[in-house]
Amino acid sequence: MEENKDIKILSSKKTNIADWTSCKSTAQMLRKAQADQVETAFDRAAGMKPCPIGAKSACCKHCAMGPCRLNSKDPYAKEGVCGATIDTIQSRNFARMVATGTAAHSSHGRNMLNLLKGVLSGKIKDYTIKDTNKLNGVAQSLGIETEGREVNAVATDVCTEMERVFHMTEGEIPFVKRVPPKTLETWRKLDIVPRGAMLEVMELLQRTHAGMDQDYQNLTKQISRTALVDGWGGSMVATEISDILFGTPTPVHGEVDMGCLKEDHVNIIIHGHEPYLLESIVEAVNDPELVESAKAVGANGLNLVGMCCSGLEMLSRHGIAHAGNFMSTEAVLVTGAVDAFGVDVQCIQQGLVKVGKCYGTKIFTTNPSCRIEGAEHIEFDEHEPRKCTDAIVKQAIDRFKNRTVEIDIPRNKAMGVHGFSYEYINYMLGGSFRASYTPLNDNIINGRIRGVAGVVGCVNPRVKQDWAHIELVKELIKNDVLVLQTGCSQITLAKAGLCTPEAAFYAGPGLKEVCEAVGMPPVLGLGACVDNTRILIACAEMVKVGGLGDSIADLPVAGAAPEWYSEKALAIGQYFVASGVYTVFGVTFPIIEETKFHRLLFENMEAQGLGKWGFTADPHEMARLMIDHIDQKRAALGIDKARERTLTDMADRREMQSA
Ligand code: SF4
Ligand code: MSK
Repeated sequence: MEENKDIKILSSKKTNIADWTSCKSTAQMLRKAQADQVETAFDRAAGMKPCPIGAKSACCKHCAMGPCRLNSKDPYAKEGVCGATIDTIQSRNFARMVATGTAAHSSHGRNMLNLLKGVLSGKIKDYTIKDTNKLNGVAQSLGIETEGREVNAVATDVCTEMERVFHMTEGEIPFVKRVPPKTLETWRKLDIVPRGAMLEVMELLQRTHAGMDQDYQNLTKQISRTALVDGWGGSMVATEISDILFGTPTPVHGEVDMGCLKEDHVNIIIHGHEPYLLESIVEAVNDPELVESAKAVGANGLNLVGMCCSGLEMLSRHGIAHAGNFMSTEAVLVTGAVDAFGVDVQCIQQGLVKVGKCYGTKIFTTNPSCRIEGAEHIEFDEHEPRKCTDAIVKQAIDRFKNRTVEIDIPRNKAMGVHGFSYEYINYMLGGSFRASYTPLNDNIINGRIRGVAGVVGCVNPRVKQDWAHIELVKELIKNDVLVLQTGCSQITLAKAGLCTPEAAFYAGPGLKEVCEAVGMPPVLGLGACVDNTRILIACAEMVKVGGLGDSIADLPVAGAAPEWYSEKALAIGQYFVASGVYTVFGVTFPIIEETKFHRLLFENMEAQGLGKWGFTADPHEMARLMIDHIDQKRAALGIDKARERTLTDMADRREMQSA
């Protein structure tokens, strides 16, 4: 088999850090790490060529008759010992990745559900329902009566329904009520409407056992069904309960990049995904006693900073500064300025512990599902959250007092507007009394906005950090495509200064006009990677409002994860594709081209009324693919010629509000 040319292998001998990252702060810290002879994931990636057979899922190790490698030039020339074809092997490997990604998000969702149940039972006292509007909105979308009822009664019914998202063994998960009828009809026809997440993940995994489902088409149905229970199930529960308990985000200013660390403060970083750890630490760093303790050791105060998706939750809800995305988590430790680094779940690299040791920073694990050898474990208990978070703060103060390493904080930071949500977009475009997606649809129909793109996902040391995200998004907005963002991608664009209303300067004339009228950035950050569900709901609403077709597959929208790395990203990609969205991934794609399984994902799913996958490592080509797709959808809708229509501007919105 040919080597995958799309993967840029960076030689460990050629340590040109400018090739590793576009992030100036990360580059500065990587240079320092090299001078200090400290190894990071970038060094390891440069020194380890990815296995070309594994990269294309051409090997199987599902039983002890193998492992079997189908790595000849013609992937159909060989079969596994059991007779498994390349399509069976690739689809089974893909299935396991989607199952893992779905399990990760669903576990996050289930933890949030347990938290809400604990709050309602009175056993958990440190959290409370903060957003009753959101609670009522979610309840109504699930067909639960809200009129004249107590908050706790409504929330209890919401919990009962959400419990079914995980446990039901037959029927359809409750959130299918949010799916546009034509999309749902297609799912029913294909028999991919999800049941409970636990069942779907178990079913998918058991089908990948040796001697089980050896029809890639049949297996792909279960892959879609499982991914759909992630997007419209586990992840949706996680987002909705986070909003109910901690408040639906509304736009807030926030600083991003390593320059938000402060040499004269006790710096505490929280990294991971689940919002209850960070909500508790927000309280802890505002506790006057702990602030006084910090001052008593000579600090000017406590400086809480986020990273990755935990950081996005804090940024979106509290405007708390954010130091950087996934591939900057080791680099930030090189500053020597991090006094404690608390983590919970997902995207926590084991390498953090070694780098932390080199710079005198302890890594604190807090979740029983995610411990790391060599890290200090302080278990988080939602019944007594401050026990854990106070302990982390106290250890940070202690480390500040005993700092021995040189402090070197990059000066870069960028201010941006974050905290958009499906609900806020509704309000922003329509005003509080006529909150609606109608102005968005209108502006798409009249051509000012060409379409909408979700640019999401990770960063990956196999490609230059942040570069593809920035190039892609600039190209999209220049072509009047409104960009919605989540996850590490949002942080990338924030560092690049594109999350401000002024960034409308980079937009095409139509999008620029809309952004200026509404006062919004051309790039709207919707939160963590689990919050891609906000994009699903926005798509469903665009269909409901009308004028853009009957199903999500009709919409002039596209998605991308140009620097993905995780199995969660693959599950997200598959749920967008199964929901009807053309979704393009960069870096690499774990399937050999010109196989039947590849054709199914990249062409035939679309013919079934769903979306389809795309791949290119080149962000400019990616933009072209996405814009071409958007234009094809516009043509199919008969809106390829822009129609003149009055834009809903601030004056219109004021008028509507006073009507
Ligand atoms: Fe090889 Fe088949 Fe066993 Fe996979 S399941 S390792 S293809 S014999
Ligand atoms: S953290 S899954 S690197 S977006 Fe959600 Fe970032 Fe991707 Fe992890």
